[in-house]
Amino acid sequence: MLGSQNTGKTHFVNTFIKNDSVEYNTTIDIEPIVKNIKIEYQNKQYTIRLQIWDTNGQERFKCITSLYLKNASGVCLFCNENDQESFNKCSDYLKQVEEMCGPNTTVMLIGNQFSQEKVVQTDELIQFVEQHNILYSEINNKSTSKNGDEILQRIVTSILQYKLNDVL
Ligand SMILES: Nc1nc2c(ncn2[C@@H]2O[C@H](COP(=O)(O)OP(=O)(O)OP(=O)(O)O)[C@@H](O)[C@H]2O)c(=O)[nH]1
Ligand SMILES: [Mg+2]
Repeated sequence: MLGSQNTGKTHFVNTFIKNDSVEYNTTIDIEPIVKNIKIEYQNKQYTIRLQIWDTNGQERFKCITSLYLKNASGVCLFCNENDQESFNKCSDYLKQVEEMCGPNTTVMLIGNQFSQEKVVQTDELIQFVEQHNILYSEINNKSTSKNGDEILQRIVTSILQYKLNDVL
């Protein structure tokens, strides 16, 4: 989980992955969260054990965050669609991903909307994901519980594709 502060990384992890709604404070202690997910790919069933790291978006922790990216198979890059700055920073985060992860790392831009006032335009988002050839999904208060599973399934399917191609 990567992205600026207050983009909803911990909220996402708590609601979908931990099924827990604890108080949100800025993330300081980073511990891995383990989740098994079942996935069907090319008519075969797989159980994938995900190790998820919910990083901190504060600038002063950038170097530490970068270490968590090392060898990551997938990255959820969060932006807050109500905050232009959080989107502007996504290019830098992608550079960090390129430096720290392998070329076959799946990246999904997750546009979070906390309120109706969307300031990051959809065109901008689409252009960004096409230019960088990454996945895209949008979440908001209402859809958080609806498409969290779908987000994980899409990312894990893409990771699985890369891994199986490597093996074959
Ligand atoms: N209304 C609303 N508020 C949200 C949502 N997701 C997060 N928040 C609020 O936004 C603030 C930041 O959310 P976090 O999930 O802690 O953000 P983060 O990206 O983990 O931030 P850092 O850990 O500091 O990098 C908190 O006060 C949350 O309550 C959402 O979907 N809707
Ligand atoms: Mg957090």
